[in-house]
Amino acid sequence: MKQVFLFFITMFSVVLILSACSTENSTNVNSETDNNSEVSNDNEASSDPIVVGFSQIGAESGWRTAETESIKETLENDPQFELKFSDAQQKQENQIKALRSFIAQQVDIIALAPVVESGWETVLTEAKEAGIPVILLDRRIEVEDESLYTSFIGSDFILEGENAAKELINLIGEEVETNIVELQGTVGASAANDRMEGFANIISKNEKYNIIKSQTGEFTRSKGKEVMEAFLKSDGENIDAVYAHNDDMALGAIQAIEEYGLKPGQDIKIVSVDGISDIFEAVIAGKANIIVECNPLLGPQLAQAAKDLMEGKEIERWIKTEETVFVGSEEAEAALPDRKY
Ligand code: GYE
Repeated sequence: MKQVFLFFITMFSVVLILSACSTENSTNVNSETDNNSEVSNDNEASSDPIVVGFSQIGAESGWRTAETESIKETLENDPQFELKFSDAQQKQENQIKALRSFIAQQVDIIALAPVVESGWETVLTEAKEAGIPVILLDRRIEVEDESLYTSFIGSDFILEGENAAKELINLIGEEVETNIVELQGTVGASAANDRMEGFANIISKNEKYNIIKSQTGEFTRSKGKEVMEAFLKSDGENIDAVYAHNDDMALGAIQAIEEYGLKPGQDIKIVSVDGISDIFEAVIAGKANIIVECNPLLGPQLAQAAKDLMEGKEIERWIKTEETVFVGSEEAEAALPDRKY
């Protein structure tokens, strides 16, 4: 009897001990899981922002100011990002310095609006070796090794030039002898080279149309005015149209034409690229004729591309922006209330 009793006591203790162990085990597992989920929650809450170093060209035009604002507004208001902004004041050497500083700070992504097309190999190789992807914004570069940048976000400048020429010929008439003066953008910039090429593609096919002068106005109002004054001095009444690679130079040219005593938009037709609100006002006032839109609001596209890259997704090589053309005061007036830059 005593033996049977001892057996049961022993069995009972064994069961107790075992169940205590298993409870302990399961508690351990649970607490580990809890800890893990706490760790990952912590990570999410304080997860490091994506650090973007943006090297901007400067503030030469209304377009560029709008682009800077779009990028600052988008990235600074999104807690997923930290923006490091650098203004190069039109100098490539300043952009190269900015890129080196971004590399030293180990940013996650470099966004570069390259002032000119050439001369980027060395610094972009340094970025590549540091494992930092480079996204080009608004202007292109020329490099042999295409892997030196991940993606280009921006417009088709050749198409813009072609559209400017087509609309000008439409406006004036195919058969009308037309002398054009061209105000080019920054020398060596893809936005200038390609807008020149696209325009020439179409104009060269029409014998009645001639580009009689072409010079840089550096994408600014003051230089656009200065160069237009020189064109008027040499060719005055012979000039039928101005093709400006951006609105700011067109606005400078409008002033020069008025001071010269001619009527911009009538005596001399004006076509320009960008679509800032000041040129819409000029078209509505009859002082300019054709606006080829080029969208500077690239902040949201940059943010999306940066997030995708950080998640390891493939992004498109060319992220294109949607654009249109406005001809004449009626179209400009209808569009102006919705313009965002
Ligand atoms: O058209 C001009 C600016 O690179 C697309 O640069 C940009 C051009 C824009 O300053 O106004």
